[in-house]
Amino acid sequence: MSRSVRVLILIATFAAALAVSFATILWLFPADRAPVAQASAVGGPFRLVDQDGAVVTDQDLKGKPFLVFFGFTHCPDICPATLFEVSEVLRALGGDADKTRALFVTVDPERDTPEKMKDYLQSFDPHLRGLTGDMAAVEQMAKAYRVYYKKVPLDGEDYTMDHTALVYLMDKEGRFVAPFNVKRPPEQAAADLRRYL
Ligand SMILES: [Cu+2]
Repeated sequence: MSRSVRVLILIATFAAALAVSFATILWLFPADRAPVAQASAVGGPFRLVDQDGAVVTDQDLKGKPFLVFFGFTHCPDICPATLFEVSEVLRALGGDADKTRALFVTVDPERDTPEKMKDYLQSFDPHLRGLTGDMAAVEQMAKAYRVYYKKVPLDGEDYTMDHTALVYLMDKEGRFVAPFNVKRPPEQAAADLRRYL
């Protein structure tokens, strides 16, 4: 064998070994697969209406990161407290608040009409959008976001709702990032959110 052929074989062997180890690394540590799998677990298509009666779908949300929280306007404590905290984050964002979205999705569409949502949201940051719809449409979105909710009868005709009380952070593409901690100084939460603008 000539020297140049031996060199070529060596190079080919090295390249093959490199390809195998690279393939092994990709197989062991799929750079994209894990986050994508996680992303697909929370979020997905929906079609609801906001407090002004305008249709909102998942497609309309593309391009801006958003916070999303599920609850109901008759909620005595957790929802108003959380919406207050989210409002504080939006305030701390200043002008950047326009580059994000914040959604409050009702799990009680029977009582939470667009008019009721609009009235309720007067107490919070104007960037907040309230989403409602028919039972099936709300159920579809809650399911996509892995949100649990259940009607709990109270005395008489009254009822309350049990529900998941996590704020989710979704990125510009509508992919799930993580639960968003609003139990911290608003400036700190705002700085965290800014990273996804
Ligand atoms: Cu609540």
